[in-house]
Amino acid sequence: MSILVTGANGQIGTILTRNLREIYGKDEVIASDILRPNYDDDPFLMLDILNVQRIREIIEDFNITEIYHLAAILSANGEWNPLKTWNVNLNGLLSVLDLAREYALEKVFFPSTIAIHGPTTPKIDTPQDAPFMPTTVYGMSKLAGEYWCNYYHQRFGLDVRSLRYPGIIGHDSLPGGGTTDYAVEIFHEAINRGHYTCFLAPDTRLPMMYMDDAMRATNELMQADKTKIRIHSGYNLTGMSFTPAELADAIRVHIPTFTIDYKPDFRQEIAASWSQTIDDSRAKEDWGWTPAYDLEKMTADMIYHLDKFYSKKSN
Ligand code: NAD
Ligand code: AKB
Repeated sequence: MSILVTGANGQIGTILTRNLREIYGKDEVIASDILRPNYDDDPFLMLDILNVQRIREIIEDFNITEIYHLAAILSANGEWNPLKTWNVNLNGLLSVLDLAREYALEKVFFPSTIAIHGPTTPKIDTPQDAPFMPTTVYGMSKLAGEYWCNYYHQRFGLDVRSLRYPGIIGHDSLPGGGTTDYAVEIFHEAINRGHYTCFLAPDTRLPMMYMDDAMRATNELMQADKTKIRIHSGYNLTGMSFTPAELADAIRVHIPTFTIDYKPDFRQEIAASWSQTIDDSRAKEDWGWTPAYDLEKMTADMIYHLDKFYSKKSN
C-alpha cells in the first residue's frame, strides 16, 4: 500500500499525514503540496493539483494505491478569487478521480464540508439529504465534488469515501482561510494576549469537531469494510456545536481574565448561511461513528497543549 496526500501542508494535511504514517509507516505515505512544509516532512513532493501529468508521474513512480485528496482553497479565501477556487477545488478533484479510475487505485478520500449548506438548508439537525444551495464558490465546488465522487463510484466502481467535516479545531496546525478559523485563533490569542476580537457575531452557532475526532473519523471511514459504506457523496459528521460567546465562556473556565469583543466581517454572512447542528446518524449506523470530544473537553485539551507549546517557546 502506498498513499498520496495532496494539500498535505495544510491544517488537516499536516496532522493527517503524521497520523497515516503512524498507522502505515513513514515511507508508505507521500506528502505533497504547492508549499513546502517548514519542518522535516519526508517523503514530500511538490505537486500543484492542476498539473495532471505530475499526478500521473507520482502515481506511477511511487505505485500509489490510495489518495487522500485534501488540496483546496477554503470558504473565506475562495471568495477573493472565485474562478481559481473552482478550478483548484473541482478540476483538481476531477483529475484525481479520473487517474484513480485509470490506474485502478484502491481508495480515494475526499473531504467535503458543511459549506455545502445554504440558506435553504434546515439549520437544526441538518439531515443527510437536505436541500443544498451553497452561497460560496468553495461550497459550490465541494457540492459538485460530492456529485462527481458519487458518479465515479456508480459508473466506474471507484471506492471513493467522503466526510462532510464541520469546522476543525486543533492545536498543532493553523487553519488556512476558512470561516470557522476563529475557533482556533481564539485559543492562541487567549493564551498570548488574554483578548480576542472575533470576526463572527457572538451568537453564531456552527458545527465543529476536535482534530483527534476528525482523524479517528477519517481512519474509521477509510478502514471500514466496503459493504458498510452506503454513501459515496459525503457523510454528515459532527462533534459539537457552539457559538463564539459559548466558546469564550468555556475558555474563561481556564483563563478567567480572558476577554472578547466582536467585529463581524464578510465571513459572518457565510457562517449565517450554514447549519447550526448536524444529524450524523448515517455515519453512526453505517460505520459506527461516535465523537469523543465536546466543548469542555476540547477546550481543556487545546489550552493544555498550547500552554505547553508557548511556555516551551518562551524558555
Ligand atoms: P488548508 O487551507 O489549511 O490546506 C489546504 C492545502 O492545500 C494548503 O496547504 C495549500 O497549500 C494546498 N493547496 C492549495 N492549492 C493547491 C494546489 N493548486 N495544488 C496543491 N495544493 C494546493 O485546508 P485544511 O483546513 O487543511 O483542509 C483540508 C481539506 O479539508 C480541504 O479540502 C478542505 O476543504 C477540507 N475541510 C476542511 C475543514 C476545516 O475546518 N479545516 C472543514 C471541512 C472541510
Ligand atoms: C471553512 O470554514 O471554510 C472550513 C470548512 C467548514 O469547510 N473550515
